[in-house]
Amino acid sequence: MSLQCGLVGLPNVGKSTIFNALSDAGVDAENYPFCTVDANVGVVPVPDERLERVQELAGSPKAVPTTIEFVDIAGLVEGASEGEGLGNQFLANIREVDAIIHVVRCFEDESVAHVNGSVDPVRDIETINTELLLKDLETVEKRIETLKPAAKKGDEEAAETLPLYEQLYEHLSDGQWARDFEVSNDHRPLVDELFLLTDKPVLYVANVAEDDLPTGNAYVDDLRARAEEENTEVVLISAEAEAQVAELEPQERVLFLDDMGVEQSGLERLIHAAYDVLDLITFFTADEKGAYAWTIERGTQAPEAAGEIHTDFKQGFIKAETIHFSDFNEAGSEKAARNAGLIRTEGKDYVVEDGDVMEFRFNV
Ligand SMILES: Nc1nc2c(ncn2[C@@H]2O[C@H](COP(=O)(O)OP(=O)(O)OP(=O)(O)O)[C@@H](O)[C@H]2O)c(=O)[nH]1
Ligand SMILES: [Mg+2]
Repeated sequence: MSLQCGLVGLPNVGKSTIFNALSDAGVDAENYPFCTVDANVGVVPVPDERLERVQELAGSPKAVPTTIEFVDIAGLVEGASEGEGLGNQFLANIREVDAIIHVVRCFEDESVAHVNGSVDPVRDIETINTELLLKDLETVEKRIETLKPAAKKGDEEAAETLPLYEQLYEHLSDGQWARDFEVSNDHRPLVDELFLLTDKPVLYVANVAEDDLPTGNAYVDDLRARAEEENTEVVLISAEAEAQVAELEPQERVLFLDDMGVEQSGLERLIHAAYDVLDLITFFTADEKGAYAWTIERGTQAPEAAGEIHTDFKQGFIKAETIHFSDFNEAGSEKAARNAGLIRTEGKDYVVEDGDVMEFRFNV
């Protein structure tokens, strides 16, 4: 499963610069609005130190990381929900992603034009969020309009759905996001099927000047205060610095980051934050072909996890020999782990945990 995160924000805030650094996909990053017209997709490996250790412990010839996809979406402007600045196309791109990475400009630079004339993160995120909300209102309204005549004619399903959508419409009209709409488990699918933009998980990325990286600045403080009210995570990144880091050799990278006063590159932090916001976890497999990391949603059961590797593994699932990474790491070898009784046999109801190392047994 490779989930997609869309980089969303006003024009010229640094989305393509971040995307380039993430994916080396060679997208233009020019100092003028709308230089990204088509959505660009990049597949990014998820850095995980545990994978190399699993490879070492299992004696696998190679390590294959799991991946996450990023989509560079063109800048959104006020009026986008009414088609302003190629608006509808951008909104369609956003509809297709699993999570929104909302990039917010928190750096000053006279030479980089700001569409709203000044740096003001809270105003900027409101501009974007308002467009997303307006689009959602339009979507719900359309559905209400089609349901009304059906409900009148006595269609039971329409009659049941209508009041729910009317409540949802009220909720959105109050400026509240669809993801904060409280709905029973029975009715959840009715909301899901609308594919609302404000129903997606969101992460704010504060794009700051390199010097502001370790602690942020006044703009970041404003953004953080706002994000806290919304229960949204903020990740600090210096897009320009990341672009430089991405070009360095791994060894030079460590020194460069150290120099900036940070341990992990912003991209690593971003990838991990994206993983968290999507509620994803990693499990491992290792054999004579290689050590692999796999992505699943938290709460996934063993057969479903096995299906990530191959559908046959899911269909013919019998059991999974399982050891947690920390136990495997401590034991120092598979043999030692086996002798110590650390390898468990788990059945089809087992909920896979982050860091599980698994070997599936299945019928073909
Ligand atoms: N000073 C400074 N400039 C930056 C930073 N990040 C991006 N820029 C510059 O801002 C301009 C726009 O960056 P892009 O990455 O193309 O912006 P974008 O958000 O993709 O813009 P659109 O595609 O037009 O929506 C470029 O000239 C970048 O070099 C930063 O952290 N600091
Ligand atoms: Mg761009």
